[in-house]
Amino acid sequence: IKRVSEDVRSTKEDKLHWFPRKISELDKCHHLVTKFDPDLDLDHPGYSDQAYRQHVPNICAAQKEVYTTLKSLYPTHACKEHLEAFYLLEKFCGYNENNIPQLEDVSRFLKERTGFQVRPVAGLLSARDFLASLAFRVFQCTQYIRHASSPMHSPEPDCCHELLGHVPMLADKTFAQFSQDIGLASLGATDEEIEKLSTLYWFTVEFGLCKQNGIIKAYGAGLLSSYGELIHSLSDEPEVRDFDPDAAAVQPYQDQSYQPVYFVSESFSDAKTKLRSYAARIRRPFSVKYDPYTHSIELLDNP
Ligand code: TIH
Ligand code: FE2
Repeated sequence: IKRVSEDVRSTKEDKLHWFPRKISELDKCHHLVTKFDPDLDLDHPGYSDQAYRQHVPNICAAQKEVYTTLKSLYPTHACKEHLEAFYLLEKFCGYNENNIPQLEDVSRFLKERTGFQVRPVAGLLSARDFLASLAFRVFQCTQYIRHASSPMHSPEPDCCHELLGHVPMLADKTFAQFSQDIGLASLGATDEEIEKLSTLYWFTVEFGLCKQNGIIKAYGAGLLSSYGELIHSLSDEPEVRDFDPDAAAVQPYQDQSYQPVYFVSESFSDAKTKLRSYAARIRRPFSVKYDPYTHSIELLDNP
């Protein structure tokens, strides 16, 4: 179901997928997948709601409930990095239950902290395009909002998910580096490796747990934006395993409902070290280095 970029460059030995080398080339990373389209997907909570499907502005029945319920759970359920950033976002970035902040303000906030920026995207991106943007510390954000009939869980990312789940985490330096590292590992990778990296991304950035002072907390954005799954993830229902990138990269996942399995990291720097060793084992005819001055990718020959 994940569509990949059609632009491929052939070399004699193997095919190398096109990938962006400078930040302006992210304009070409715009391939959408049609999964979860409310016009096509019978299971989508907005499928039988004509007004929702036609994007009639709905200031928004879901918004307030999502915001206030999640906010009440964060002190006990969210990792400390998320709590710290969320506090600052309320103070400086217009986060509150009656307001959907502007992506421009959010970008300004993140740029000052980790150099991440957000940009709008019209729907669900292909894994390859989405991961490529992370290599440049660019996070592509959806702007629509979940259907009001299911505030506790949305089957697709929406602005609640991006703003409440991802943005606070991207304000943390180690987590930002972890996210960029997944992006860098994806550049020019085979379809099979992209599938594994996006599964790894799923079990960390989206649904990761971590230990803090001996207590398990949520850091995955898919948990921090879904109060149904946030409660589920820290209950004794799901199975919880120690984070291991080789296992997480091939673990079957659930994208219609709550996960049956989560991975718990010792810390972000431990997760980052493990991810780096996983990425170093991906075979590519070159290695990549990000130049933060020019926002471009340098290619280095493999020894
Ligand atoms: N289930 C999440 C939510 O309700 O906010 C959204 C998603 C995260 C990852 C995939 S869909
Ligand atoms: Fe997400």
